[in-house]
Amino acid sequence: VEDGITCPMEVEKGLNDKNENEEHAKESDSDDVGSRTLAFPSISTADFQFDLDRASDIIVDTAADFLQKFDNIRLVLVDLSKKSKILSLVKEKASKKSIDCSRFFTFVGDITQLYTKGGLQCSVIANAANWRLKPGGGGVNAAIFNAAGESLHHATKKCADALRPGTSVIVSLPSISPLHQREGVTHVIHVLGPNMNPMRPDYLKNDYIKGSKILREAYNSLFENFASIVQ
Ligand code: AR6
Repeated sequence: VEDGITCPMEVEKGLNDKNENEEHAKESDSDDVGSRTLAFPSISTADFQFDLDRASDIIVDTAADFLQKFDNIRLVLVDLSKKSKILSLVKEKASKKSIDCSRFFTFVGDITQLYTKGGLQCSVIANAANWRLKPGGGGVNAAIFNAAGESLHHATKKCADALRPGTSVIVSLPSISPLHQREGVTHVIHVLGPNMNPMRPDYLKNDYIKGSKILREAYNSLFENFASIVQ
């Protein structure tokens, strides 16, 4: 078998890549892997301007630790473009660490259309939220709130009013939500990462000691919350 063909971590999956996606769909149907799958965006690396190289180290480290603790789960880092720098960095670092590429891989696509456009079943998705947990604002937060409709907003309000950087909150997605009905998403985990953008609240002024600690806490909190749903 040619190198990089069978290992999902080394093959950047595109939503147009039918074969790869059909494989995932089949796998999901046979053993319901979708209910044990978390799809997550790279927290803080776009609007919040966190350094990509540092973020990729943190993603790979925290994911590797988590996969060691739980064997029955799958983690998928998602971004919109094939040219995503964070996806390339994470792929490269994960393969160097020999992380099991069937349990942790990258996927190119819109996190709100992973099943219908990509054939990838994920019951749980993470959101890179803002501290007030408000819809809109742009980025993945706007995409998830738009796709999920009003019911996500209501369900979120019942769970929390605000988030501290480095923490996350699980919201059960009501079955009336289009995101639930169409994509099979049962839970959204809102995560607040560190902010390096001077135009946003809690700006860390390039303090990467603090920023990295908070980003690590954010991923640990996300993964622990995901584990609590699956168990
Ligand atoms: N599907 C998959 N990945 C996406 C999508 C999508 N639909 N949209 C964006 N990404 P960002 P942050 C990727 O800016 O840096 C919001 O306005 C994107 O390419 O959404 O944590 C909130 O309200 C990047 O890799 O989150 C906050 O105020 C990643 O998702 C603030 O931005 C995160 O980008 C949070 O900023």
